[in-house]
Amino acid sequence: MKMRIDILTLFPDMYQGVFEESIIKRAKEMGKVEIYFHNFRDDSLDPHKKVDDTPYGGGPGMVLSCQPIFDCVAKIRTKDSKVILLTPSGKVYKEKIAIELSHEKHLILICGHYEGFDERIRTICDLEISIGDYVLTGGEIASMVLVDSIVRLLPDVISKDSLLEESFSNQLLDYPTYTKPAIYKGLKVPEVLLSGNHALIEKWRKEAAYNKTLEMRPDLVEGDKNGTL
Ligand code: 6GU
Repeated sequence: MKMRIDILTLFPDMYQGVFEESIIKRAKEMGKVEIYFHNFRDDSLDPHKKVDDTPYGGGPGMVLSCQPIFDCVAKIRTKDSKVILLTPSGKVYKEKIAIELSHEKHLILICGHYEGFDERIRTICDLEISIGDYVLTGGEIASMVLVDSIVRLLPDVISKDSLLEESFSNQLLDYPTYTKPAIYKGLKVPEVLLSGNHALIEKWRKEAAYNKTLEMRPDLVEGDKNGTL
């Protein structure tokens, strides 16, 4: 099954190149995903193609208006569409959400810019997502993060084995990995990895993943309070 992704953005040029390399490029070539861009300025009924206006009640900046986004979404949405608003006030994105979204047929991603959206735009969305607790200039980079993390999960884009042994797949960060040479500038690869003893290696990796998670992300070890999985 091919996934379709439509991205609503005022800056489609920002995506030039990003989806033309590496695994996303391959997924497109394999027919796993098709990605379309829509500049919703083209949908504005305003004579000057305005897409935003000043906030009612006053305050700084400009707010994206309902009309262009409502009309653009109405043109492309079907009964299979999942409409997602990218906003710093959305639900924080986690691998669990990426996995859920990788099962959808059609994603519509709406990127904002400027100070925000007219609150009524939320009424046409199924989900609101933020990629973390910091502010970006717009939703474009966040939408790239979603596309990348979702497309790699589509069947056969990446080997099943790779997906099984990665960070977050088992509530922990990935185990440390090394490659040749065995000693580099005096830095040694752990002896056990050179032993050829697969049972011992497995045991070492489990412990090392646990210790690394405890060091870098104690919140993950403490019973998934943040809902990573
Ligand atoms: Cl989705 N948009 C913006 N503008 N800032 C963000 C974000 C999204 N996620 C985190 N920061």
